[in-house]
Amino acid sequence: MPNNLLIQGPDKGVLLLTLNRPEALNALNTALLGELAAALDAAEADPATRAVVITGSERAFAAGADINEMAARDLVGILEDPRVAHWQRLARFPKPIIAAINGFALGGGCELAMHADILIAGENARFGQPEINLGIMPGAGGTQRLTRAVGSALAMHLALTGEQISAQRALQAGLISEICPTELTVERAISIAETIASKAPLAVRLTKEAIHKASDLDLAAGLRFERHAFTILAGTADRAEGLKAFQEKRQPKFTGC
Ligand code: DAK
Repeated sequence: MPNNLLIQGPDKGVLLLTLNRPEALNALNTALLGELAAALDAAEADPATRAVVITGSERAFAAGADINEMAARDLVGILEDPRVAHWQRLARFPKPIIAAINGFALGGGCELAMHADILIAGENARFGQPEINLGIMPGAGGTQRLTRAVGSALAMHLALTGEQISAQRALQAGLISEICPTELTVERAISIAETIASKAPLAVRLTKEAIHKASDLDLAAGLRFERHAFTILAGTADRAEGLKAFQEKRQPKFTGC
């Protein structure tokens, strides 16, 4: 079994996935994306996994798609690209994903980060969509997710110039939610994931889905989805437990039912 992805856990409800192609700055080749998709398949089915942290190395989260692999693909190869299914797997993963980003998050690496629900970055993180330098353009959501996250002015700037921005600028622009000392990024992401893992899983799942709907739907449809999701939770044992625990001044014991 190739080792492009290190899998640790789940521990306290958190699965840690570490991209492991240091020789290529974690460039996302088909094998690595396939391993990531398989790990997410297993994580979705495993009730012991409540949240997932994805990280890379201190030097690079991921420097994009593997350019050598891409160079070998012609038009038909791109039409039949198996990576598309792997990216779709990531996009439909129902449990929270936290990206712990140090170093380069470029091209597909920035797009991978943007598939996460919470993005935490080290002080040394660099974000960009440099595909334009290669005569191509973002292909895994960069034009859409980046625009939704930071607005069209900065998205245009990054995707049309290929320039990179710092973690500080990414925080200011709303691309990430927090900056940490580089050596503490993974620890902090795990701590956030553990907090989420301690909550009622169905409420977590529906909250994630509802927030995603805010990008996909108009306000009225989004509010309808929220109302329906809120109503569904009224039938759960965890809701009854959460409310009762508050009244009894104790910590709730959620079971996922
Ligand atoms: N692919 C393959 N190898 C890479 C790589 C990449 N993206 N990035 C770096 N490497 C390799 C380098 O070739 C070098 O290998 P050796 O020469 O040592 O064998 C090693 O990693 C270290 O890199 P450098 O020597 O270049 O390190 P530096 O610190 O000098 O520079 C850098 C770091 C990140 C600035 C530089 O490596 C760089 O500019 N890398 C390329 C960044 C880039 O252009 N990324 C965008 C790639 S295009 C799609 C889905 C996704 C995509 C497209 C379609 N579909 C589903 C349809 C995404 C496209 C992209 O991401």
